[in-house]
Amino acid sequence: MVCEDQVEAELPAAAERPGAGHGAERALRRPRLLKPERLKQAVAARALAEGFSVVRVAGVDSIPEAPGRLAAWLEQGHQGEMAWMEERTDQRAAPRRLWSEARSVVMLGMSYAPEGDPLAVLGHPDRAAISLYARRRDYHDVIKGKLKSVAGLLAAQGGADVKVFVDTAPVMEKPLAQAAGLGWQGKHTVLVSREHGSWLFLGAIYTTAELPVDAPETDHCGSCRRCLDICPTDAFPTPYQLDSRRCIAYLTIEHPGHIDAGLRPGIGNRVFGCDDCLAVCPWNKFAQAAREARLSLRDELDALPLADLARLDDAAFRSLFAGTPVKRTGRDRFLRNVLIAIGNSGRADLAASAVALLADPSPLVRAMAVWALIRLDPPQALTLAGGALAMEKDPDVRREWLALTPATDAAS
Ligand code: B12
Ligand code: SF4
Ligand code: SF4
Repeated sequence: MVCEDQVEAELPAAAERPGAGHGAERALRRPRLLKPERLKQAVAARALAEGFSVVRVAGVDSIPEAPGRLAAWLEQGHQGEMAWMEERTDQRAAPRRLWSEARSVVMLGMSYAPEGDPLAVLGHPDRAAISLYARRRDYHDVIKGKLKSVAGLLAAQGGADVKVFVDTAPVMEKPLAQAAGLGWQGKHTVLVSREHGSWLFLGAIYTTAELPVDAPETDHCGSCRRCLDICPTDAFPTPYQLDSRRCIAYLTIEHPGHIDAGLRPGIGNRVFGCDDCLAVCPWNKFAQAAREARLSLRDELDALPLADLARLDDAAFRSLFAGTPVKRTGRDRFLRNVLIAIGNSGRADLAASAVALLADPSPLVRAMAVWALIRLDPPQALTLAGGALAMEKDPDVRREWLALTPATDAAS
């Protein structure tokens, strides 16, 4: 999902393109470059062959409302601690500011629509809900290679320069995708497609080629507000705007520190990301189960027991989530999330998992172990509090204990 500095922009070397080099003979043998309409068809054919579900073209000046909307979002602090969203905002909101030679933006979507109900795991509070996009090989890696293949064709057959982006700084993929007609930004702010519902990974190719542009898509949300009403943490201050600071995807993936106590109950058993607002969208009923993205799905990461995840040390965490987006959060942040899920489980038998982590080296983990234990077994927490407080130096962890027993602290 968010991965600003991970995927670099790509400029195929000019020497790889037909027509590069010198000499009359080479010039005679040079393949003819395709005209814009044919080039666009060739790009679309290559994109579909690579497994993309949809590909369309937007102009470089197609999102004139984006700078103002991005600025307003940032002014309200909706980015939380994603400080990188505050950088290079002029380039983010306007393709031409990022690359002045760019003339067209090719927007691509790859479906990852599920076969079953992605919210079924929410009915099993002793199991971990990992969002659909993350239970697979990191889509940045999957899509980047495919984007390069499409961009390579554009360079070779169009004589154009290209840059590829998937989630990279600084591009506003959703408004660009809407401008290209892939779908529209629904009230949950994610792009919705009439054919693929909410389940599209997006990627972009900026190019110096002047390709024929497609018509933008219009809003088909109507009076529906299912995505707004389902949100467990009330993260939409108004339709079409998301306050990341309340969104479980942000809290469990991007937020580096402790999660506010008031937001923890709403997280339920979602330990990495959240699919609720996407899954309830009625447009999903038109989505065919994903073809290409299915290949990278790792079914064994579905509904893992929380008790097993609570036992992960750093090496085991890395090994279990190798190649997936989950690995990027690191073990401590992930265990923080797992302990919140344990605290929300209502399962007294999971209290032992919390107790086992009360002395973890990470204060992030210790704090949530305390919180989970207090939720599941207050008498046991009371028994352990005095001794723990006598040893504990970290102010945040102490605060969690004190929520149970201020009197004990005074005595310690
Ligand atoms: C930052 C970020 C996040 C943040 C903030 C999300 C957000 N809504 O901005 C957090 C961490 C919360 C997040 C979560 C998720 N993300 Co994310 N994220 C991004 C990232 C890097 C930038 C998005 C951005 O520019 N946000 C800034 C704000 C200003 O943009 P915005 O939401 O588009 O704001 C618009 C609206 O407010 C609208 N607006 C404002 N006022 C008004 C008024 C009216 C009347 C209207 C109509 C519109 C309107 O205009 C604004 C500009 O378009 C993109 C990748 C990229 N480079 O684009 C991925 C991306 C958006 N994420 C993605 C995904 C999959 C997710 C999750 C589903 C992951 C998960 N399962 O947990 C969740 C979805 C949560 C949600 N409901 O949005 C995909 C979405 C694919 C799609 N089909 O749209 C993207 C595109 C990555 C990708 N390459 O595929 N993400
Ligand atoms: S991803 Fe979850 S928490 Fe975030 S806005 Fe959607 S429903 Fe709310
Ligand atoms: S759930 Fe309804 S309001 Fe939300 S994006 Fe889908 S159609 Fe629009």
